[in-house]
Amino acid sequence: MINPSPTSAPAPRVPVVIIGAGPAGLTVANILRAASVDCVVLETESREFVEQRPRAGFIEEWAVRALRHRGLADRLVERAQAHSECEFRIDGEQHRFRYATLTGDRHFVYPQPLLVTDLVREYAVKGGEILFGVRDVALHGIDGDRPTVLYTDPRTGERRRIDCDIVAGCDGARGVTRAHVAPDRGTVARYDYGVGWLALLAEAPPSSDCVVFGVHPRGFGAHMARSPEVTRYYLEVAPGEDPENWSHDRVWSELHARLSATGAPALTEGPLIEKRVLDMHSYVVEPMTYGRLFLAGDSAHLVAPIAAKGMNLALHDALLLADALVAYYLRGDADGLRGYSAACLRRVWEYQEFSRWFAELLHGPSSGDPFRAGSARARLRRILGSPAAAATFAESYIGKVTGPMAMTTP
Ligand code: RFL
Repeated sequence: MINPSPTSAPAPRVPVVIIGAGPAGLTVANILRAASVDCVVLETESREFVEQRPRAGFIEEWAVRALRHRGLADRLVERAQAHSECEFRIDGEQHRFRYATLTGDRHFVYPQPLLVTDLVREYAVKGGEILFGVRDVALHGIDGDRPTVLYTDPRTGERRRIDCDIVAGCDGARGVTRAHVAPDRGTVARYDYGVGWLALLAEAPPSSDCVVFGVHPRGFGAHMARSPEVTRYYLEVAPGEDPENWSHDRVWSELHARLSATGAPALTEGPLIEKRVLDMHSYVVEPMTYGRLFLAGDSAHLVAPIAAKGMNLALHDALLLADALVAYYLRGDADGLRGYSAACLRRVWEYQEFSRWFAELLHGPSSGDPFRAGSARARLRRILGSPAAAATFAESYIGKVTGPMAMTTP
């Protein structure tokens, strides 16, 4: 569909250009292709890179249902493990929290690279076009009715141009599309948690059948399954800390200390195949649209991975955007596009608020501030002791949406 034409020749015209082949961009692309709405995806990295980049692992059941409904979750449902409980460890004791019993919904453990691989394959099967390895993507005219997207073709090094109606900005936290909305055409709300998390991937089988949150005065620690061979761990550290300060032995001794509890099996150690420090911060761009540009996923909002929400939100945006675009192209109905930003932002803020609330429970006891520590412990006791508090926590933890927000569940 995209002619290898120099910028001087007539530019190809495609209804929708999608920038970024992450979960958000690929979901939009697949749904458009299935509805015969033409689109093209531009991605800076190679196919191999995006199919291997390790990140998320926990997908909420509403998102799995929505993907399945669109024929995008067959392999996920076949291969993912479902989790219905999590566990808190504090003062050497284990406390199981059975959220699926309270909500009816579970998490599906499916590493993000597998989901991306499935979505790339499915899109290719439908004849969809992705250009990997493009450089210097630039948008023009998004406030008019004929936007153009420029990029450098990796095969020839030449500058190319595509004319389109709509640009979907799905290029993540480090992309270029967000700059067209923020800061002068909208607001960017930011929050810095003031802590770092050492994010680790260990070549070791999970040591528990569920997510484990270690709430400890030395700092928070967590265990999350990824696959039968690989487990993700987190350790709270100082922001900006150099991961090289954390040797194999130091990591494992700290994980043992922060995740220990009477009766809990010892952690199975293994080589650390990823070790990086995340400075825990979040942002939200409002509105998520400007002219013909629609942001989706991390390009519009970053949620620190405290409650494993980022990819789930990216999928929520993508499903809403794709459905709105299909309604626009097939039925001439622009209501979905007009209401897109507001519909996304309701869930975005719900998840941001929950992540911040949960973060205080996890970080308070190690803050060095006795008031925060005491409050955090009270928060945890309430979840574990009060059925009403447990139900509220469970709904937010699994992303079960009730009330007016339920209307935005795709
Ligand atoms: P992505 O996945 O970053 O994809 C954006 C794509 O755009 C490309 N790109 C460009 N392409 C063209 N032109 C440009 N100028 C471009 N600039 C960038 C990038 O190469 C990339 O391919 O964004 P998307 O689709 O919005 O998806 C968001 C999720 O990736 C993210 O929210 C999650 O990974 C967050 N997250 C988690 N979310 C969950 O829901 N559950 C989890 O369990 C979970 N665990 C995590 C996480 C994030 C983590 N890190 C690394 C911050 C665990 C970790 C450690």
